[in-house]
Amino acid sequence: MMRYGPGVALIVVDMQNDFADPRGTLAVAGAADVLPVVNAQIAQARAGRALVVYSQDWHPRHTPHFASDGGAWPDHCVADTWGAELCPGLDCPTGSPLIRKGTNGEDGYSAFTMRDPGTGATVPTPLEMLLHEAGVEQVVIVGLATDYCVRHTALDAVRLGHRTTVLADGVAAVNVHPGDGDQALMELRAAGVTVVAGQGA
Ligand code: VGL
Ligand code: ZN
Repeated sequence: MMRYGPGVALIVVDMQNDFADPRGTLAVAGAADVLPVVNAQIAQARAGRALVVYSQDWHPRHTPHFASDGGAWPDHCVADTWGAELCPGLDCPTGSPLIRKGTNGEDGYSAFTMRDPGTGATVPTPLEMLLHEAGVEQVVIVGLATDYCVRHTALDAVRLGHRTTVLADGVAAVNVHPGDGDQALMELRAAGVTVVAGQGA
């Protein structure tokens, strides 16, 4: 069981319809199994008075992130569409902090940083400031997808000096190539992330 307290934050990565719902444009296999694990962590974190932050992929209709504009992905998580909404089964009380990545067309995967497609510069999201103001030094990461947004969020968390845990049962991978998710977890371990097997429960 994870020990949650005021110095800990649970980061719930991109639990949005386009990833979490089978009808989503970038549906992640295994997302349905992840949802109850994520909700259980949210309950534990709230009980321990830990901060719970939710990230959302939040793309404009046209972005170099989409295959339709020269990028890698089917159109997904377009701002203010069904696909970008947090999935309805996710426990997210009104007023919870949301980190929306790409509101000004930025690209990237991490909940901490984005890339300005015009200048190529890396720009921070509000997440690190939020954690800093809350006195958080340890983060627990769950959500979608292991090989993209979870991976980049966890790598940034370590780089920023946070003790960082990823719950293996609380994440699922896109697996563009078979094994990408497992590979990502190995990379995270090597980078200093604690990857907890099971549900941490
Ligand atoms: C993600 C692919 C494209 C993710 C976001 O949330 O992991 N993956 N955009
Ligand atoms: Zn995206």
